Amino acid sequence: MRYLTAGESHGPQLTTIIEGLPSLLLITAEKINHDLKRRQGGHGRGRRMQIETDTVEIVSGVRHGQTLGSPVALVVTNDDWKHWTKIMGAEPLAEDVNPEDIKRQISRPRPGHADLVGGMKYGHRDLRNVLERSSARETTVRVAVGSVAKALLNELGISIVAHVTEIVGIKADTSLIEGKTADEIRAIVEADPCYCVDPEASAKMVEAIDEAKKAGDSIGGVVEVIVEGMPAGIGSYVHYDRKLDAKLAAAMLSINAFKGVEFGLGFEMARRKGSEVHDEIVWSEEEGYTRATNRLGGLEGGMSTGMPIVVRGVMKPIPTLYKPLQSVDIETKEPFKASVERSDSCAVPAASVVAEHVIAWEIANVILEQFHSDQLPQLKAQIDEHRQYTKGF
Ligand code: EPS
Repeated sequence: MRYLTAGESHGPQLTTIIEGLPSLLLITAEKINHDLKRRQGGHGRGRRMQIETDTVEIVSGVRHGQTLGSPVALVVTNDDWKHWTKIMGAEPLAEDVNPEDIKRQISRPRPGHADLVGGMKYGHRDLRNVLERSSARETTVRVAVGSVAKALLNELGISIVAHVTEIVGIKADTSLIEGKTADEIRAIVEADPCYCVDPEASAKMVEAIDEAKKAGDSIGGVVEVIVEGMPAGIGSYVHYDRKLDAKLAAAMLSINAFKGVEFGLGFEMARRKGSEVHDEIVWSEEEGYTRATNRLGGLEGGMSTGMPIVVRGVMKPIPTLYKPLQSVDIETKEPFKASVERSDSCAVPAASVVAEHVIAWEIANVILEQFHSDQLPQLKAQIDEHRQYTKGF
């Protein structure tokens, strides 16, 4: 499978085309909209999210709720567009309009954003041409794509859930979800303002976000994605670009503002001996091969082990700050203090939703690479057969 997205943050719409989905998969706008709504939420979001009500329109590839096997095109309109038609219109400027009179041009790059280097790269002196696309607004349609991937995974008995494990040093007690299924975790997460499984930590996170907002600052954190019901042997050890952990890491780092990724024990592995890191192999009639622990996060040798995949990503604090940082005006080369009109003070909860969806896409994609997949019933039968085979191996 593959997909592309198009769209600017204040343009008319965000668009995506997904190619390679099997036929006969049930997809509804209602399900996708539920995930889009979760992405818009989470404590710490700014005023833009009050303007937008993200809803998807399925404009091709689906008939009467089922995929046809043809490309699936999804559209989410930007409600803010109506305020930006003169600034962001696609048509050439009328002859009597002086380009310098266009409002909201940007010559002052925000530190930590794509503004300055993106302007250099594409030759834009109005840095709005960069930020409109580098904006995390684009993650809207990536969630829509991932929501479709989740519908596919659900048919294959694979569930996926994300939660926030840390914000500005406040850590959730993740032992609270030991033994819980992905669905049970989801129910807790969806009821929490920070999408966190630990209510005590969540209350502190809310306070920290409110403080950051008051101070004109921003804060980051860590999100965790859990993939349950994974068949063993997905991915490969034979070549660098077929390793599942490498693909998942790339997906995580493709999210705006994500700077690091870890699996299972993650960086803690540097502090432990081998005997305290690797997971012992056990077998039972009922479950086949499992591991006594899951410290490697469900991956060995670039392949799924069949244990839950556990992957975490770290998000830096959003660089659009109310609190001014030092920068340089590219027209005058004069130093100035950058400041902005509106921003999220913390988008970690929202980003956990994005993480869930980009990981879902990657898992669905690697499964479709490995199994024949024109029609969903055929794919399901193959996965069932593969599960039986690995169990008795
Ligand atoms: C963003 C800046 C803000 C955020 C935006 C990401 O938008 P605006 O410039 O319109 O105030 O709200 O996030 C979204 C629009 C979204 O849908 O998540 C940025 O510069 O990355």
